[in-house]
Amino acid sequence: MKLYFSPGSCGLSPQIALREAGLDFELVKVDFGTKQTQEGDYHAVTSKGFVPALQLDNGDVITEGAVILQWIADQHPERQLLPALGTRQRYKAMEWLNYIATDLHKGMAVMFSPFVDAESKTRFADGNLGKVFAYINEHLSTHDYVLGEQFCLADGYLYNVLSWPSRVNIDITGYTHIQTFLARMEQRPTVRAALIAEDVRAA
Ligand SMILES: N[C@@H](CCC(=O)N[C@@H](CS)C(=O)NCC(=O)O)C(=O)O
Repeated sequence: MKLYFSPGSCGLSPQIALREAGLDFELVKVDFGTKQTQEGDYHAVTSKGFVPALQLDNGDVITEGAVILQWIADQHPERQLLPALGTRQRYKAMEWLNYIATDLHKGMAVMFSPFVDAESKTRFADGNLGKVFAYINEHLSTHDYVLGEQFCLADGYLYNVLSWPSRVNIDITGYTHIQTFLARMEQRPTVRAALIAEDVRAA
C-alpha cells in the first residue's frame, strides 16, 4: 500500500492512521509545484492532483482524507480507531471528520491561497476561522479528544490541520484547550513517528 503525501500537508493524518492501525505502507512524496513523484506524474495516480491518496495493493486508489481515514479504521475494527459502523458514535465521528474537512481544513486552505490578498486573509481569519477555533476550543474544554476520553482517527486529522495556523500568522496560542490537545497528541508515538517520517519536528 502507498500513501502519497507532501510534507506539512493534510497527508499527515492518514499516515498517523496507518500507524495506529498497524498497517504496512510506503510513503511517496509529491512535489506540490510540479506534481511529480519519484514514479513520475502524480496525475496518473489521481487526476485531482491533490494529496492525500492511498493506493491499495490491488492498484485501487482512495482519495479524500476523511474517507481514507474511515477505510483504514474499517480494516481493523477491533482497534476501535473509529466507532463501529451504524452506531450513533460513528455518526458523531463522521460529523467531526466532515467539520474538520470542510469548515476547518478548507477554511485554512484560504490562508495558503495565492489567489487571496493579505487583507482579505486577515478579515477571513478574524471573521470566519476565529469562530471555528473558538468552537473547537470550547469542545476540547470538556473532552480530551473529539469523542471524549478515547482517541479516534478524527483526532489525528484535527491535530494535522491545527498545526498550520502559525505558518500563516494566525496566533492560536490563546486557545488553551487546543494547546493542551496538541500537546496531548504529540505524546502519541504514532504522531511523533509520522512527523519524523515527514521530517517535520513536533516542537
Ligand atoms: N478534498 C481533499 C482536499 C485535499 C487537499 O486540500 N490537499 C492539499 C494539501 S492539504 C493539496 O493537495 N494541495 C495541492 C495544491 O493545492 O496544488 C481532501 O479532503 O482530501
